[in-house]
Amino acid sequence: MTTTNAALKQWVDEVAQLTQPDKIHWCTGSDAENSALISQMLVTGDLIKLNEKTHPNCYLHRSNPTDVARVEHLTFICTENKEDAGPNNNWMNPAEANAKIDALFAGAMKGRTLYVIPYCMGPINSPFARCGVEITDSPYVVINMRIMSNMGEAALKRIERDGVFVKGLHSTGDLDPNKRFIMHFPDQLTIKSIGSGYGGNALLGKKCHALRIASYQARSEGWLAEHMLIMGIQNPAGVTRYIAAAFPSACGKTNLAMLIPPETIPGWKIWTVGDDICWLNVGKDGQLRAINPEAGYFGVAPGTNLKTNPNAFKTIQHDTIFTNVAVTADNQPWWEGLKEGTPVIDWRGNPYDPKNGPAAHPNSRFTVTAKQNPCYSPHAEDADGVPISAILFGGRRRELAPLVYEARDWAHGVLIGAGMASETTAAATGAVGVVRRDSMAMKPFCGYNFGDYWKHWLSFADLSNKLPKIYHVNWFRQDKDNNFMWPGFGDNLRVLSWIFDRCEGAVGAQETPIGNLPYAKDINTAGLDIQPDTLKELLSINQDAWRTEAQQIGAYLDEFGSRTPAQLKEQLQDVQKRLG
Ligand code: OXD
Ligand code: MN
Repeated sequence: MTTTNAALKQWVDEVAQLTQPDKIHWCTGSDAENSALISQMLVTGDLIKLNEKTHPNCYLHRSNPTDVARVEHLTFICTENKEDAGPNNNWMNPAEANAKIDALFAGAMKGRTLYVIPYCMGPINSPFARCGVEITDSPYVVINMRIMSNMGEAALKRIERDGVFVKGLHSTGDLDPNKRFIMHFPDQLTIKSIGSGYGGNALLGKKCHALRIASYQARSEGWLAEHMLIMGIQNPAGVTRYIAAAFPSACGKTNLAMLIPPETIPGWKIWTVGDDICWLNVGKDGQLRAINPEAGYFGVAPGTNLKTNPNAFKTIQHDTIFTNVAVTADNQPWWEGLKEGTPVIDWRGNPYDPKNGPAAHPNSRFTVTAKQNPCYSPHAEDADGVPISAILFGGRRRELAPLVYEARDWAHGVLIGAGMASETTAAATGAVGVVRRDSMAMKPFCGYNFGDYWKHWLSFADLSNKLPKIYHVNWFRQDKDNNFMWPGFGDNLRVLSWIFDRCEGAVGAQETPIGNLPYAKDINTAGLDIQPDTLKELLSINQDAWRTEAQQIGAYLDEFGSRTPAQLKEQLQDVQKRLG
């Protein structure tokens, strides 16, 4: 197979010249191709077959133990002007970056096959979808990209029709962390990644394309590429409203997107549109419309069980690729949080010994098609996307942030998103549990200066008068004894239903200096074991602590110097005035 797109053909030739593969394979995305790759990986040991009876068509991949998460310190945005990348990114001059990484790519595919993966992020017939081509020497990447995107012939046809595509070059190299780089050249619509086989660094359609490159592209084209789940909430009257919600990595986006309402609140139903990435465009009707650019889930396994996320649990019982989980004596996948089974082999492939840490890596993952999700929205692949009624921002904050509060208007909501903070997780290498500012949960993913990004967000007020309401939520408040104050998981519906009712104009709220909070009486606590005092505390603010927070947000906004929009600073001053 080859292509009628001359630029693509030439790029593949150039890469082959540089990387010196033994073979070139153009991926069609067919079942036969997938089966052949799996057979080959079973022989090389890249995949291990799991118990066919309990987990039909499931496989385990063990990555190199030094290559288990995203590497933010090795991820670069390479623009001519350093200011355009901003203090939120690592920057390298494009000429220097290309020289450095091309030297590592030279001969990197000797003895390997070069796979050409045409893919489309988003429904293949959607005007909001965008295409790319990933070149890789990893068959693991090929089989994962087949699940995570619309990969193969149809995507190639669209590329040949549109003429535009994002170029992503990837090689696992020799997996030496000292020779690992994830580089983005947004004005060239190009990504180069070497030295890692981990999802976020290697499945280039996901974070690299659908967030870093897409956010840059979206800015010039007037849309938004966001680190958000998308879900439909259907009320007992049968009305469905859609929300998009930004939380940092490993803060429960997949769980929220697949939520099962508590039995004590009958009649509600949740539909998943997406669990990680959301592309937002102002539709012809003036509403903000969302598509999920991904076709599958690359979810965190630990903690997933029948109680926390029954839909995800059911989704991953067959046709799933597991990465870095443990296995039981009868070869079933196992991770911390599973009630059944006993791990005997840990994620590294060694006999399990609790002295060596958890059996499954805390960032171990499952890759599975979205179509297997029992609550997959019938509108998830609508070409025009779904209309968004509310946007949620949230993080892990053991203190300070109330359960939920509502922005006064769009610009105030942008300030809430810009100022949000969360405790770090195992999804990236580095310390876990440290509070850091993570604007719109995009700190690791925004392909340009946050100052310009906030300005772009603010500009939507000029594009539409039907913008969604904006909220901040926090499921992670803890009391003095470190107990979680809110049950979370399915009970989060109690917050979502309040938001739904606010969107309908059906319920009031108390105005506070930071935004509108629910009255305790309006949170449905039927069947919930929560003390009135706890709920009261979750729904109130500590003005002193918020004065300090507002000051810290101010210092953070100042880090972006003249790029910080004046309107955002005014919004903060208004909050400070209200706080007194
Ligand atoms: C992810 C992440 O894999 O955010 O989704 O790290
Ligand atoms: Mn993510």
